[in-house]
Amino acid sequence: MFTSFCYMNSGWNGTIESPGFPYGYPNGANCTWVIVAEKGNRIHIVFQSFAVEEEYDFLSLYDGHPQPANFRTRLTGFTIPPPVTSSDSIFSLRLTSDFAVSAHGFKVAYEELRSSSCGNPGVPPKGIRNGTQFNVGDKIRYRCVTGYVLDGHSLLTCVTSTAGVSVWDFPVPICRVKTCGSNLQGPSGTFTSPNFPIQYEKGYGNNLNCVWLIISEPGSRIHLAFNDFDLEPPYDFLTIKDGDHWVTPSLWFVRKVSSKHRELTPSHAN
Ligand SMILES: [Ca+2]
Repeated sequence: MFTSFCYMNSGWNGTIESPGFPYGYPNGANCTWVIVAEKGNRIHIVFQSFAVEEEYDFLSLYDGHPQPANFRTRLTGFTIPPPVTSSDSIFSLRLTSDFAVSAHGFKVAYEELRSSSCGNPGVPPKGIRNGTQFNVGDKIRYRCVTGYVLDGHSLLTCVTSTAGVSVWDFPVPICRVKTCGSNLQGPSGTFTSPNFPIQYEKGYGNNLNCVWLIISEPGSRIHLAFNDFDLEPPYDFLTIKDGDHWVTPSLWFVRKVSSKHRELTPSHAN
């Protein structure tokens, strides 16, 4: 199933490592691995480790034999790439390095996918996956660890495409740091901390960083009135700034407002 011009391995599934992994690949490397599956099957690879000198050393992926027409992407740097599935029964990887500076290199697990399998789509950073079956009809569900929010579809189903290939119906979602706040416009309005009047950390986790930007008509000023205010002193605080640039000096640092209905009016126009 598998041939390499740098390092030989064999089997229907297994791992490929760059030469010298994890102690560094040689300079001037030009290594090609060609994985050949049984006809009708595809090849699925999952990166377990990835570190090559950014912008100087590269791992090129080919959906087929290592020819220009099959070139798909060139990987470099220190971020573990997402899993990749070939569209046919051959998949190739080529490592090229320049004359200086090495890194750990890479390690990938490869497996032959039967036509009825969508393959393991992996788990995004800060993500959690429920479901371990990846065949047509199987469903998997994603969520994120506390403090992160899912961007994309949480439920993926392995389906058969119109071309007769088993694929996930949506791409794997990613997990973003949970943020809050908004841009506010109009003559007047209200806004609250997340979850208000319930505690803002409930459901949102700690380490919140919320920004509300209030924009008024040119020449107008903005009047703020607090109807309620309760933060954990001295760890949580609200900073109010005058102007739309986050770098402008603070007008006030409100650590605790003891009385309700406290009013603040900036001295400058919007
Ligand atoms: Ca290099």
